[in-house]
Amino acid sequence: ESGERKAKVEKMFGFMDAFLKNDSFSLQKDILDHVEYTVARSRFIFDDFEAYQGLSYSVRDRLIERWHDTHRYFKKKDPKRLYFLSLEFLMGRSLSNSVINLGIRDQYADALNQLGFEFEVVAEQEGDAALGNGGLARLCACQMDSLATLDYPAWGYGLRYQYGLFRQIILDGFQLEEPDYWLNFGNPWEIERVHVSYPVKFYGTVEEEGIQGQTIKVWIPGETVEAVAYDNPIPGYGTRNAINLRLWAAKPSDQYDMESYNTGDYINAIMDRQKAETISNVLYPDDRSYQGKELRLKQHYFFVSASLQDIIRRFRDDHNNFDEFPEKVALQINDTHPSLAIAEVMRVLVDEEHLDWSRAWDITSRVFSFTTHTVHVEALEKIPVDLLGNLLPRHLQIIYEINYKFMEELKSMIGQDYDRLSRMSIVEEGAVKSIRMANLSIVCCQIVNGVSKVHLDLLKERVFKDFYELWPQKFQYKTNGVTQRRWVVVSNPNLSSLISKWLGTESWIRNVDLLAGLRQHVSDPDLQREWKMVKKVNKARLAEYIETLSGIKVSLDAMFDVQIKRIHEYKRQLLNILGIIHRYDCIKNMETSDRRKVVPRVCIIGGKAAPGYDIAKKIIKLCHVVAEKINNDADIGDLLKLVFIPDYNVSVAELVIPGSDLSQHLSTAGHEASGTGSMKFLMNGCLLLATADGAIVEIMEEVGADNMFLFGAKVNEVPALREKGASLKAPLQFLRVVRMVRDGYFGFKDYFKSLCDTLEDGKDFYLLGYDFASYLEAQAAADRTFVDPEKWIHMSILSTAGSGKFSSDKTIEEYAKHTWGIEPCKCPF
Ligand code: GLG
Repeated sequence: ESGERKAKVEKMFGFMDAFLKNDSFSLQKDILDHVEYTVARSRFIFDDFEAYQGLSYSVRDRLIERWHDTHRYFKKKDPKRLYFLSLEFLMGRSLSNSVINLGIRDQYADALNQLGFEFEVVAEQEGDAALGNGGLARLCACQMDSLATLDYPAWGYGLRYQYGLFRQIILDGFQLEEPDYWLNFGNPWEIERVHVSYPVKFYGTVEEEGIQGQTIKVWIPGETVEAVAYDNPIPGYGTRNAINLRLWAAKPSDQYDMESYNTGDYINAIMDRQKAETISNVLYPDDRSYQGKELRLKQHYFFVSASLQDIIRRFRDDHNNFDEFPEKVALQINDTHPSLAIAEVMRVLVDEEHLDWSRAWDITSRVFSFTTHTVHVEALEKIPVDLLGNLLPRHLQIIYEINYKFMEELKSMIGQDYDRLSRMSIVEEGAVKSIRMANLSIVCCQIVNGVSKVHLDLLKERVFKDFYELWPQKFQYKTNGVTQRRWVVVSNPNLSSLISKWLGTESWIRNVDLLAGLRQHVSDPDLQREWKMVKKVNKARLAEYIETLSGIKVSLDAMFDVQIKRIHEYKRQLLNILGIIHRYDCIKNMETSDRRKVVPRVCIIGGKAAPGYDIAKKIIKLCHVVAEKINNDADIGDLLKLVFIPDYNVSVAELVIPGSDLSQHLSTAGHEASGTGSMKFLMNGCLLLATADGAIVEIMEEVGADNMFLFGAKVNEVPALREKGASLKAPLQFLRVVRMVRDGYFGFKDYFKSLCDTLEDGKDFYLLGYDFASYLEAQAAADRTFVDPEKWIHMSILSTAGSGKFSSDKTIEEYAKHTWGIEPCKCPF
């Protein structure tokens, strides 16, 4: 660092903690400068979108400044760093979140106002960065916000997909997928780092070479692709720290086969080169199953190799002994997707650094930790050996070697129990011989984390039972969390101010334990009135959105009942729809005079189905045909409405969650590892109607079961119920609504046949029939409570008050202490 240059700058401009000024005049000038010189529009004529661009670039400047200072400080202090490796980050929009975390939202709003623009309108111009599928990816985004806010020296690493998660178009009630070419209009939030790039190699052969009397393996790769870094600064709230999310994009490499050029086929040689870029092109749109596709495996290694080269380069700046690696570096593998990193670190240490195997293994097993996000054994990644051996021949050898040593160790511990040995082996024999990536991760990592208490139990008892019995100390859980900055402060500003007013401080935005202080005011009629007001305003905003979207006018007096998440059989959107049909049927069959007692509802469903998931797509269609019938039935009027919100994403969630009264989390118990949507609703004071699954069990402990509407079979009851199969008779109401669908009451009789078949006795794997009666009871309890507004508000306030435990700040603190061993490193202001 050049002290001299710093002194010169300070002499010229005066010393300032922030180089850029944040008063309204300076902000206006910066926005106009960017409109004129970056966006290249006249500063006298520009529209909302150009204002958004100018504004964003000026915010980016401020982010960059903090980000430089933070990284200079990290470099000076050289703390142990965390590298968070994930194939998915679902960041959503950046503008509002950034200005709030930087603490200059009001100044910007004021500056924009002076220029004749409105902050909210300009902020709406931003598209979502949807580089992820669902919960797992959004969790990473929340955790990055917490890592920055809590001053941890952390880096996120991921891929810069050109196509994010597909856009969902609904045509005649059917889902269609449209590509999300999100970079079309530029992305002001990233910084392209042309000079930060690394070659990534694939294919080729492994040869043996003798060096100083020893034979070593040398990988002679066949193809090289360049990985270029795109940096995305992540600002913390109430701190100067801004950390980095580095996403890699593939570019053709200069080291590419010169021979093809020399043969004269110039055009084709260029086309070939261009193919390299396809590696980081597209996000796989499936959030559960693993496809053994070469391109996907290529993505994984591309990401792992580039990230590790970068991490090792940074380590080498200040260290030359790899024994110090685990003291300086923690590598977090988010789900098994990045688990090739284990083989890659071994390859670097053994083949390139020439460490002996056991020293390399000792180092490797001390740097990695692993979090799994699933309870579904089928969802665990398995890579066919043929595929891996062709693409990464040396890595396959290394994995075999790791497995050989593990099997020897295991035999010495458990003897010749071949069944168990074969279950635990990293290599799965069988029709398609494959590598079990979860087993590799467990064998290597000292800590394996689940994402909720129940999830850990399931890992111990079912998914990884053999491993748990061998190494009980490895298994931990860290309950997921969501950031209150985005999910309350950014998306529900009215509630946020109300909370600060009643707590007498804004400190809960960093210290979420303070939310519990709301409990002491829960019975205060003033708080109750203001709480209700905030909800009403948010509902009005949502109602307006629904009307623009679908033309449906909804009553603000109705209960807004919401289920938004990926469409999956285990999440049971179908149970919700069947419940709605039941409600509709009951109203239809009521005496008109009794209809006055019905609690009006607006049922809102949103979510995407994986493009190849047939049943999930039928559920979407069913929702539409049922909505069509109900919404156009003059008998029903405002008593019941059903709305499907298309193209559910982060910014839709930001609008819908604050405006909902009730939210549904219906997974068959034992299927949702954690669930994070429920936490966002809870923080916003929405009541939960849920099964005792995933994190809901812990939410019950925090807010009390009597402040929620719980139903359904419990985790430990489900296996026995399944055993019973066909003898589990579904209740009559259930049979009746399924029959209505089957008989074509809503049309599309043939189309829905296979969907109805999944509900037959003995085939109802997700136990919709079994849970139906208790689901309806929970719904009835919600109705009874809703007509007692005071009680409802009471429960609502207690929900927010009890949500502190589910802040990602808590999750991150736990990880820092019990898994990564990192300490805060706060850049001075
Ligand atoms: C998973 C799980 C969710 C979990 C999330 C984050 O299905 O239950 O909350 O990860 O851990 N694939 C997912 O979204």
